Amino acid sequence: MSKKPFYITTPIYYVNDKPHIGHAYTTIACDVMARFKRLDGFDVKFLTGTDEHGMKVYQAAAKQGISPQELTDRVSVNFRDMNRLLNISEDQFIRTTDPAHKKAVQAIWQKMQDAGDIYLGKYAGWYSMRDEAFYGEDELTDGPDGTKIAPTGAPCEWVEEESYFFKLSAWGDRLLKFYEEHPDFIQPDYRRNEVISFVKSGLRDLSISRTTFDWGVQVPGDEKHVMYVWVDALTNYISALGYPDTESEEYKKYWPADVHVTGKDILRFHAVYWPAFLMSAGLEVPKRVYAHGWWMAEGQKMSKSLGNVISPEHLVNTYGLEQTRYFMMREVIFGNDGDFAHKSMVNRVNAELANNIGNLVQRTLSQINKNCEGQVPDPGILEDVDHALLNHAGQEMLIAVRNEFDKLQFSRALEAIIHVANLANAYIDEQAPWTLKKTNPERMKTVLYVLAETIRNLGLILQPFVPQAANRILDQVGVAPDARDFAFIGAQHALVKGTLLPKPEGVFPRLVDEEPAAQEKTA
Ligand code: ME8
Repeated sequence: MSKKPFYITTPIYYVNDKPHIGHAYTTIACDVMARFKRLDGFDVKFLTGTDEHGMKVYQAAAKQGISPQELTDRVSVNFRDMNRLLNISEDQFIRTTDPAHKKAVQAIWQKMQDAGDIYLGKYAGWYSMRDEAFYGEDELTDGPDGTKIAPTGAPCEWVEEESYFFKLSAWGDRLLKFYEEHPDFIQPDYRRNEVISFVKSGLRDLSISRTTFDWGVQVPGDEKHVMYVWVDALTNYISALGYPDTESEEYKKYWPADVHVTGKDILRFHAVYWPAFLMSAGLEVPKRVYAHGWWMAEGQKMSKSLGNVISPEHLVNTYGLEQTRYFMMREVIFGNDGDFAHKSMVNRVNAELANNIGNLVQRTLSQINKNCEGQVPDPGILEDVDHALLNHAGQEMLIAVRNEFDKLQFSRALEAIIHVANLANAYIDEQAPWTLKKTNPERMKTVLYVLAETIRNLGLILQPFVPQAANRILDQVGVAPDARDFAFIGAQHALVKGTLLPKPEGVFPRLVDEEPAAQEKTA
């Protein structure tokens, strides 16, 4: 039977800056989702990459006295390095300077033009380079010295130039109809309402080309113009599949995408512009766009000038890779804003990874090591309490976790996993195998077997979040490498009595509650 496809994407990141905790967050979330789906039997494509054109990159390069291509080559590598550091399992890393991508962007432009949705006009209005976005006068506030400020806080400048326009104003009703027919398209729900009211308030035509710089994809048939960076960037999601060849194997298999994950800052581009471009070009619209919230650092907005931008290296070096991945997925309900605080990290890791899961694994395996000659014990005859725990740790847990993953609710999925670890810790205290050792050694073996089996299931389900630690747990209960996908969760007799287990070693050490050395300034 062929596997069901699942296509997930991160935004492609601008190369004018170093990766930080925000980029790490989106990419880790997609990685956790991609790993979950692979283990759950899907044929996954996980795409990420870098957004390399546009005025922002052009000016960043000029400032450093290098060519834009040199800058993008240099900085794009930082994002790949971030992925290696964070153990990200992307299937493809796309760069918008790839020649195949540029061809795809020109092709989609041509389709929109053929559909009558592009015209040449003159743009006069406010533009924020920082956001690479146009704003209406009514959206702006007055800043110091007569500057105009966008709702994001970015300064805007008045631009006047010849420009091609996309007839976005003609797409309002069709977009609203689309949202109505696809209630799951924009998530979380409260974000959906924001987008709907934005569209209902009336859409202006969108300026989609520039003539004042040339760092971009050329407009077909008019070499004075390069395309607006968002037409270019959004198209990465299909150029990666071989577009304009809509008959290519990947395009046919993976498009429309199952989910584009983005931060809330760029939801409008993904939920309004992108579906309009696609419909205009006669292409299918992605199934879902999920906008997550914003990270702050110790209660403050992160900024270069405050010097409080948290880097992925700082997190991994200070707290560990698995701890960082776990914390980010657990601390904040996906969709809400979050705060990175040293204290919360230490508390989370110590309470849930070290004291709960780590301790369960450690005390079970050390008793097996000491009292069962280091071998998987004979299950003997199971009692009702044993079956109850095994049921909770088997299909029941998988179904609960899968249900949360379907909604990208990573923290709730972890709650369901921790719940099982709590039940197992209560079981071990209640059954007290250390006492049974003298009073009823057969029963002790049954109890330790049931615990080992529970740990096997926990190890399996934890893999998407903490792949290295989960695999160390699975090694310690003797699970073969080819028995680690979710079809084995709750499987009967998966652990074979008498299998020799390696000497147990702690997987989740406690973090010391000391303020870490300040990270090197990233600016
Ligand atoms: O917008 N908290 O790129 P970008 C959480 N190139 N997430 C954060 C964050 C924070 N403080 N800061 C950044 C672009 N992010 C375009 C995208 S897609 C076709 C083009 C994450 O480098 C979050 O995912 O500015 C946000 O949407 C993204 O980085 C913006 O990255």
